[in-house]
Amino acid sequence: MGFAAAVVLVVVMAVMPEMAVAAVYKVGDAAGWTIIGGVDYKQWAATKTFQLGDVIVFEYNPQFHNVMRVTHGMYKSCNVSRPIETHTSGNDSITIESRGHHFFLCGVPGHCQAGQKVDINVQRLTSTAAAPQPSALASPSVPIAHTPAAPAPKAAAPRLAAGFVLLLLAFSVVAIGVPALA
Ligand SMILES: *[C@@H]1O[C@H](CO)[C@@H](O)[C@H](O)[C@H]1NC(C)=O
Ligand SMILES: *[C@@H]1O[C@H](CO)[C@@H](O)[C@H](O)[C@H]1NC(C)=O
Ligand SMILES: [Cu+2]
Repeated sequence: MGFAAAVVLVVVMAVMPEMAVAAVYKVGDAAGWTIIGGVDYKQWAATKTFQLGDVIVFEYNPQFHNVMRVTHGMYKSCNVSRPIETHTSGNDSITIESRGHHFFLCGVPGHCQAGQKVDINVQRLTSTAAAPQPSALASPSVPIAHTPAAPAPKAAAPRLAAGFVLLLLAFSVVAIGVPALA
C-alpha cells in the first residue's frame, strides 16, 4: 500500500465513524429474559445505543417464557393475540435490520404486564452508511464497543512514524547548525 493510499484510508476512517462492527446485547444482561427479580428492561435498553446490524439475544427457559415481536399498540397494551413473529428456542438471537422501534414482549399470560417487555430502538440517522458486518468474535453476554472495522491505522502507523523520525532528524540538523553559524 502506497503512502497516498494510507492517507486516504486514514481520512476515510476519520470522516466515517458510523461504520462500526455490530454489537451483541443480551437482554437483561445476567438476569436474562425473566419476570423474576423485577428487571427493568426499559432502563436496560435506555443505557444502550443500538445500531443497525446489532444482535439482540433473549436467553430464558422456554418452558416458562417466549419472545414475541409486536406492534407499538400491542406492546403498550400487552396484547399478545397477533404477534409479528414468535421465538421459542430459549436462546434467540435477533439481528436488528431496520431503524426505528422494535417491540418485544413475553406472550405468556401476565408476563408482559409484569414488565417482561422491551423496546429496541435504533436511532434514525441522516447517514447512508452501509450496513455493518456482524462480528464473529462477539460474545452474547458482553456488549462489544462500536469500534472502527478496518485495520487502516495499523498499516499507516509505521509510515507516519518514519515521517516523524525524518522530521526529528531535520530539527536536529537545524538545532546543531544554527549555533555553529552564530
Ligand atoms: C389485540 O390486537 C388484535 C390485533 O391487532 C385486535 O384485533 C384485538 O382487538 C386486540 N385485543 C385487545 C384486547 O385490545
Ligand atoms: C446461546 O447461543 C450462543 C450462540 O448463539 C451461545 O454462545 C450461548 O452459549 C448460548 N447460551 C445458552 C444458554 O445456550
Ligand atoms: Cu415470560
